[in-house]
Amino acid sequence: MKKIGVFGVNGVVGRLVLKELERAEVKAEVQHFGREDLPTPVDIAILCTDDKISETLASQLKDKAKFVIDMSARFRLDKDVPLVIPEINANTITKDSWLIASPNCTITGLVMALNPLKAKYNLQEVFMCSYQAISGGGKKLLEDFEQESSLYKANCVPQIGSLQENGYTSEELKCINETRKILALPNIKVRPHTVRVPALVGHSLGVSLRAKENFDIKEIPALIASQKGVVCDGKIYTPKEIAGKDEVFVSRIHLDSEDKNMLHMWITFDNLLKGAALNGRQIAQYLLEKMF
Ligand code: 2RA
Repeated sequence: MKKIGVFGVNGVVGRLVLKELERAEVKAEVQHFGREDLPTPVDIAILCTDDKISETLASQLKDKAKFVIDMSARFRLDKDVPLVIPEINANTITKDSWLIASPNCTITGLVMALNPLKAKYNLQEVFMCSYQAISGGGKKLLEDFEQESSLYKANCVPQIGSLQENGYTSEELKCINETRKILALPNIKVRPHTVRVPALVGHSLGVSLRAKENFDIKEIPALIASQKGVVCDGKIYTPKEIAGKDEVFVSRIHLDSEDKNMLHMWITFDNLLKGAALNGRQIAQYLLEKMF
């Protein structure tokens, strides 16, 4: 039986990855590793750790893991590292891939909705404003949110990650670069604002999309719904009601009133599931099924 080692099991995502492996009855022996544990040999290592610890673990695991799935941002943009959402680009994993990165939770929902449109339309530009749940900030932010004095109580905070010299936040740069890499659209213009809101679970995105051609609005909902893992059924979804669900929910789809090559939509999804633990577990399942 293959061995999966999960690292960082005391964090929000690490705990959920363990649950996901159990829920999916993944056929492997699962081992847990805390922050300080030295890795022992495994077939697949799943790193639910921050950038710095992932970097250390990746070097320690060089000869000790056949594959490494990293949930942190550390390696996502490295040229030889596939950045994978299995429903979209599992084909970027080869037998020679060693480290596979799972994307930032915020853009998971975006690319799941855009992927089926990409097949038919020449996508040029995407404006997005995120409404990101507290749980996206991990255990520390969840604990902070318990305090009455928390900045995040009954508030919206337009800074996620660190502020960069050019005025963007690190989260916004991830939205730009990871969207381009996953969709294999290096020139698509991504124009993000990222905002933390007092929802506990469920990231949401207000998205406006521009293509070269006019959109045929009659076909768009069915086209988006054809993406495996996406629900687009005409209902309006809010993060509270989709928390705990696997799918990405797309609603409020409409054409721009002036420009027929512009489309608006609302996307919401569980940031801890499809945005993190579920996606990591799906990558592990893909590796087990196709790469051994
Ligand atoms: C957040 N997307 O929500 C980031 C990292 N999980 O804070």
